[in-house]
Amino acid sequence: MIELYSWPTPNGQKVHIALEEMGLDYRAHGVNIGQGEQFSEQFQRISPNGRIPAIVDSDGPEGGPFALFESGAILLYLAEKTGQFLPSDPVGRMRVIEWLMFQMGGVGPMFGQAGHFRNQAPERVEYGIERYTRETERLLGVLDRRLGEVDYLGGAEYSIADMATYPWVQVAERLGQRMGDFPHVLRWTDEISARPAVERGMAVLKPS
Ligand SMILES: N[C@@H](CCC(=O)N[C@@H](CS)C(=O)NCC(=O)O)C(=O)O
Repeated sequence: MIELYSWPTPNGQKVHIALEEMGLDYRAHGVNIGQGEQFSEQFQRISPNGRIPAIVDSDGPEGGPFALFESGAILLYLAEKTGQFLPSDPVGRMRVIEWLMFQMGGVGPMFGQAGHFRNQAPERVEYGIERYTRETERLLGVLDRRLGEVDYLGGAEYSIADMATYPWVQVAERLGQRMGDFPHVLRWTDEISARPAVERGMAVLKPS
């Protein structure tokens, strides 16, 4: 059984999607980041950075409980545990890891900053809004070019790189982006949205 500590935000949703896609047994525990629950000592024992998501797998690599934080590490762990959504051939595997790292180091942080400056900053800072809105647009352009060449981010097959990136792309319109400018990304999001496991994953911990 996997204990999931999370919240329905893009970094949480990528793991929710993976758990659903991989058919793993899990129990979801809400960590309400709007109410500061991520700062509790109990949560920070498994997630020392005080951010969701985190998991505890009761059947870890050494047979006992195994705690893990950082969504990219969790996706790699779950893919390796189940042998799914991460190719075993060296080139295919590195392509997936490459685009997963692009999400973790680029899309997530930059889209996140765009959201902060547009929707959360206590005062309007034009420089921040412009810088991160432009960066969000640039990164969507990188995704669009990639998805114009291949079906999925890692190549021919749907993988954890797609699961990681999809929930962030879903918030791009709220970050001032016109998705019609990115037709290949739209083709890809339409296809991923139609997956039942994705629909279930996106709904985890959302109020019904
Ligand atoms: N690199 C981390 C980022 C996690 C992250 O930023 N999570 C956000 C929610 S999407 C969070 O917990 N925010 C709480 C806070 O900023 O205090 C990961 O991918 O797991």
